[in-house]
Amino acid sequence: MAEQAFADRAADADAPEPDFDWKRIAYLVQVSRAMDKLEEERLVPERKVLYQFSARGHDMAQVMLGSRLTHRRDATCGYYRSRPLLLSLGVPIEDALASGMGREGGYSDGRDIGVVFNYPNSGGAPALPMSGGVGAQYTPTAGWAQAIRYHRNVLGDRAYEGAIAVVLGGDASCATGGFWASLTIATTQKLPMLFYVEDNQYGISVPCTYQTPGADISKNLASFTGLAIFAGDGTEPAEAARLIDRAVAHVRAEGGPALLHLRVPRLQGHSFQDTQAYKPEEVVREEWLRDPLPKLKAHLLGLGVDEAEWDRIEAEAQSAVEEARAAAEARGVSRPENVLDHVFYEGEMQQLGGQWTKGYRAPPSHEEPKPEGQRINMVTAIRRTLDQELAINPRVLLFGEDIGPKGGVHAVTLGLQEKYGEGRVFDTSLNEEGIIGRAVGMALAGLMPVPEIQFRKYAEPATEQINDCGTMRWRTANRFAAPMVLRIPGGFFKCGDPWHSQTNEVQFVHNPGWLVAVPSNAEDAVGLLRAGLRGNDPVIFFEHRAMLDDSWARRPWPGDAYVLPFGRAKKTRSGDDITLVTWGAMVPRCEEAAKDVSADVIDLRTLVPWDREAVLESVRRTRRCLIVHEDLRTGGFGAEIAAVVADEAFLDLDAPVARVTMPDIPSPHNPVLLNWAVPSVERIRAKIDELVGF
Ligand SMILES: Cc1ncc(C[n+]2csc(CCOP(=O)(O)OP(=O)(O)O)c2C)c(N)n1
Repeated sequence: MAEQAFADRAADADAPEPDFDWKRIAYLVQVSRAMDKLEEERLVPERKVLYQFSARGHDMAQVMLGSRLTHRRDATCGYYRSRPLLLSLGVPIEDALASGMGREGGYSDGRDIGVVFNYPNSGGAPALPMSGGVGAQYTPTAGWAQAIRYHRNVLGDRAYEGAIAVVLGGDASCATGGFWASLTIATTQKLPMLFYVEDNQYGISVPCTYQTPGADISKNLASFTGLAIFAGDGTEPAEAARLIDRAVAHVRAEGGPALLHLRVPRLQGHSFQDTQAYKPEEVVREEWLRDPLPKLKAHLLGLGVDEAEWDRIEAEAQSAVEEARAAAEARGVSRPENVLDHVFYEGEMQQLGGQWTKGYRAPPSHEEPKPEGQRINMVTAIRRTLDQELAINPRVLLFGEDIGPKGGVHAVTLGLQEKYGEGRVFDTSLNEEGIIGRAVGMALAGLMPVPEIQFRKYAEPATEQINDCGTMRWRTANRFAAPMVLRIPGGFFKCGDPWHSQTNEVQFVHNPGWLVAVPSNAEDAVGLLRAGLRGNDPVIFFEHRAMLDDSWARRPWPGDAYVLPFGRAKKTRSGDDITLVTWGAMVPRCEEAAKDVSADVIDLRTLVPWDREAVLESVRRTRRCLIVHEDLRTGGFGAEIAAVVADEAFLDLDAPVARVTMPDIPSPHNPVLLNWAVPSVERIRAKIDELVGF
């Protein structure tokens, strides 16, 4: 297929040249060059720019590609070398320079590394928030591509007809998990996604032979079913024009993915600090011979532009950059206290991402349960809530491994695909980075994705996407957000093991931007899940395996409009001698252990935010605090609670703040070993007695 593409290229040489606005391309390439030069010669030496990545060599093809993203529902996601593309989408030069300098305003108000971009672009294709992680751009772009199809086919929005998602990556990024995850998604789902690989044959200093055998990704992907390949030279204007034009047209017309693989030279070091000492001199010389700028000039002269006009374009670009520099330098630095803003939605709407930006208004709700009917188990309660929100909100969609016809390995989604169809409830490829990254792209496109991770431990391949999703609102200074509800079953069940039974909820607490729900029973599960599905922030919804069908956790249905706000603990027993703080599967054990003691038992229900006031109020009265959790002891969330109690209620305490937890070991398989390790009623009771008798 790669050969095929090259053969096509030869045949294409006689085809009429596609229509590009060459003067605009020349102007933007000159702008990009002037910005690179300005940074290298002035702003970096003056320490006004701390990270600098030259786009020289990559610039022309990027600008050309950007000029083809003309559909209002297109989106793109690039990486740190993608500034020329952003310029062609309309990013103001001043913003681009000011962001590099970390000044106020711009992409991130000085929060995000200046070389990665985000651009909501109310007038055209947005640039989705880029990540500093190589390869992290791929799966969110696949999510946008799948959202295009969802908008068109499920929501019936014809405005998405012909839209595409375009991802940019270097040759080394082709070795990342994100690349392969998204390639699988885009080809198996036949999504309108264009992969643009800018192949400069190096990943910092590592030659491309380490990234893909034979250093030719399009050749290696030649037999990948469902992928059209367009490969060639990204420095020859006419050839690049044909390939870009055909690749974009193919994805728009076919609605299926394509790889655009262009060879470009990296004319500077990887970043300003990089001297390229590892590159043989002749390679550097040969690269400069392939500089697209003189070729672009020759191309324009061939089209009738004269030298004077070329010089005028160059001068115009330089003065625009100089003017933008002065304006950017005149900007201040945002106030340090403001850096605390926008971790979560605070009432000021983001520009792009999430159903709220698309006009969604949550239906009326009540915060007190209105119990009706027999008690139901947690599985039924979660399923019924999902069912109900699927029914009333067409933007809600569910996906994950085995959640379709099988109904999930925990049976939570049983029957939902049958009821709502494969468009809204569907199985995915086995790739957690793909599941969460795709959810990010879908959320950015205004949907409310509800991805399922099959077991807690298997969220780990998605760690990067989870972290990037959580930080998105903050690092884009509230320009973008990707609200979703990420359902994750975990914890022990009949037995344990290191993969299916861990809780490790504290890891999510360390990802800023995520709300974390840890319900212990059916009623709370309904209220918190509904709050998440109607909310405007990403939510980790932890479903404890042992509680899904536990009889203690069964509760009557709390009402079709019951919403439980996050951060409200519940006192499940009241007393005066000790406070037990717990959550999830440990709540019934604490209740049992405290049954003939005068104790407050506090079920936190959510860890982000957690109800400090409820805990402190109780501890100040009972003067004793015991924290019980299933997660490991060292660095568990109990350590945080203990520290806060010690900080804020020290003088009220009559006994040390104590914890009963799992020891710092993986979960053991044999039930005898497991039951010894997980906090038991007896262990909790013994600790209560010790503290009360202190
Ligand atoms: C996940 C991850 N690993 C490592 C890095 C450090 N790093 C930054 S750029 C880079 C090389 C990427 O090269 P390539 O994708 O070919 O793009 P190019 O810089 O050549 O345009 C590396 C290793 C990173 N940012 N992210």
